[in-house]
Amino acid sequence: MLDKAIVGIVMGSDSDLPVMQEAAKILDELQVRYELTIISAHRTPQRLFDYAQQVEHRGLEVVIAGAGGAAHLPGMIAAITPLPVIGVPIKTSSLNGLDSLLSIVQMPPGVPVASVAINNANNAGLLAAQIVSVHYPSLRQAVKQYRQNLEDTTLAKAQRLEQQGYQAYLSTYS
Ligand code: RP5
Repeated sequence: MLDKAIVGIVMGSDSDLPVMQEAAKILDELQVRYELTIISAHRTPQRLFDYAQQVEHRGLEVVIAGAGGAAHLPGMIAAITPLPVIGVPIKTSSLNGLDSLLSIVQMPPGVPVASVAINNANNAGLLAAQIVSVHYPSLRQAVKQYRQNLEDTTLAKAQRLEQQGYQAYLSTYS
């Protein structure tokens, strides 16, 4: 476990937390320290500016920002800090998160924001870990092991399906 937080996880509202917790969970699993808080671009704009101006100097290396609707939080943070920013488009009730996705992914040239799929905070955590693993060999190893576990799990499923046939497989599928 690295002894300091290197990933910042922020979200526009506590209503984003059920989704955004997945970023924290995967970072916990990979033993990457992070900070997690709420920053609303439109409700707490000064807090956004303060956070984005200071985040680099506080030693964080990448920011994950989740937001829904007119999701300007990731883009605004990216406009202020040179650190890489990964946006998580939160699914919304009116447009199913397409509004969030387009707000995050359609950044004009010059200020990039990486985007994961709608509600896929798990991938945001993984991508953040992969970015910082460039200079943490133990973390690079943990990412490789995570991939290996994915492969092993999928191969085990394939083997069981081939052995049991689809009906028996589905009878125990959960
Ligand atoms: C955005 O507005 C937040 O990121 C959230 O996804 C959405 C709704 O916020 P609440 O009204 O639930 O606080 O700023």
